[in-house]
Amino acid sequence: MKKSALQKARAAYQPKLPVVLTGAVKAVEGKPTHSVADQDDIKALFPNTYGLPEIQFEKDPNPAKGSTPINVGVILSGGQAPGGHNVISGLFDGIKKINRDSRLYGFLMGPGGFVDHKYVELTSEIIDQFRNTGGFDIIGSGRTKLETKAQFDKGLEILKQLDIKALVIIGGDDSNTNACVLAEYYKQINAGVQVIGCPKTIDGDLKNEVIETSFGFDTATKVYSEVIGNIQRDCNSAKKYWHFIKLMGRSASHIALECALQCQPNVCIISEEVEAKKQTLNDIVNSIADIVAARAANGNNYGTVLIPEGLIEFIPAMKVLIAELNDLLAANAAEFATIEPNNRLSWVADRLSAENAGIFTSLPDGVANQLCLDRDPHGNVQVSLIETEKLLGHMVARRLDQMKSEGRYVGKFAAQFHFFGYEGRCADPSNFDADYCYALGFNASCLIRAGVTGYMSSVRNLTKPSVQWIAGGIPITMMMNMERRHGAMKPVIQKALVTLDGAAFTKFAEQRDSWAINTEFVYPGPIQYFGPAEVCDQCSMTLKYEHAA
Ligand code: FBP
Repeated sequence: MKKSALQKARAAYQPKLPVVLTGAVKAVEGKPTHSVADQDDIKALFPNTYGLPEIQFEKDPNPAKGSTPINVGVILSGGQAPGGHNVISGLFDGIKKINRDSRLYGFLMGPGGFVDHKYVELTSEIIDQFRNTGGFDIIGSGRTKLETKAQFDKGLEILKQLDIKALVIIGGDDSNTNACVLAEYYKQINAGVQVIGCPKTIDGDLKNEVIETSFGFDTATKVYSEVIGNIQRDCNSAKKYWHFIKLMGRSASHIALECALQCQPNVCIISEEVEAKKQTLNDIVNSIADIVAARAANGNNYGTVLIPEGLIEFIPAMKVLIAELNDLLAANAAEFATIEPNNRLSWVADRLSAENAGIFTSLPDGVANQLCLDRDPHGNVQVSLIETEKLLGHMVARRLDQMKSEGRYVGKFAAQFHFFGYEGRCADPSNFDADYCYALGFNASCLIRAGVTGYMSSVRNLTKPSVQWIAGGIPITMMMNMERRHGAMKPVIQKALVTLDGAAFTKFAEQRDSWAINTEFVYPGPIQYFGPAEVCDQCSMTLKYEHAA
């Protein structure tokens, strides 16, 4: 692999472990735990892994001498997030510290590789190629869901064959839910395999009182903020465009909120607020148009609007429209396929309820078509493909025309559209993510050594320098509740959405009116890996506000 100059220099970076993990540790048990909700149901479903205590590692003044080697398997699950390679290198170094003959096996292309017995032994030669790099290409990732007994049994065959005693699953809320189900099953059948989870996702929605953030969020939001800042500077130089910028994050708006805190755009929409206030698409469009008009009145025909990827599903009326479209098109798929493309929109509009037809016909044709055509194998609209940024931009333009004809807007409106997502998921991890991920992986090896299963690797106190971080483990059942999935109630880790009374949103809400009218752009610049700590080692603003001492 040909390496860039930065890659070569970065390979030498030694992540800063929490001081507690730098020597022998002992696991100190806290009080027994219970799930965040639905305790009776979760307890009944996880009789072997429910109610376990939280664990915190402390220095062990009298460590036991010598440990036997341990073989460990690792899986990367779901979307890429910067730092995954450091979780694996931390885990590798941790199990080698337990015994230099320990071995690490990586299952290829996600949980699918575990079920299909596709793996590679991760040697120091391989690991050293990937230290401090972005991406998941060391073993690849995939979205196969590990949820059936047949998959668990098939996976166990390869674990037995390779004498693997512990499996580390690096994933988001669903993957860690499945890790917990797997841990419970292996415990129940006495398989002799521990299962440990690690909190990953750029979306930042796997967090709670005990998991302060998921890894990758820090780096991804820094990458997006750099580019948003650059666009804002361009925008402030030419003073002629409104930029509509959609940001990744399937459901929660944490990414958009963090980028807003870093860049101070003129507008940032937060899906959770839209839902709480039961806003319609027109409400959102009108509020943006009002800001455009107010800025135009001051001679400023430019600005930036941040839009979270998942917005459309949080607009109550759109949710209802999408549900009716799903049913209509599923029930009439054969007939719909015979309709001339030019007549499809009117065919659909004629068959929708009056209210939904009104919303449907108000949408730009491109978006209305996306709502009708781009469906997944289950017949559902693929909302991530909907170009919400264009939808809003076009609707704002239409609204401004109307305001102009009423004499309420004097100005010029020209829009540019952007979507930032994939470019942030595989960046080389920031110092924060490099340290956090290495610590999560190393800490997972300590949990393995402590003999526990059904735990998530937890590293806390993250607003402090990394040497002061607290390391331990959290029973995954503690984060669970029951939710309806595919028509049935299932135990799942509760997804963390943006809370409107939370410190990060409050900080944003206090300032946004001023950002809207005045031009108070901030230009964060690119991630810095070398230099003073205040430039290189800052954690996200969300983390800072949420965990301010
Ligand atoms: P994870 O939840 O698996 O970490 O993935 C998050 C994410 O990056 C979302 O932000 C985005 O909507 C989705 O993955 C895109 O998925 P894909 O990579 O399959 O296109």
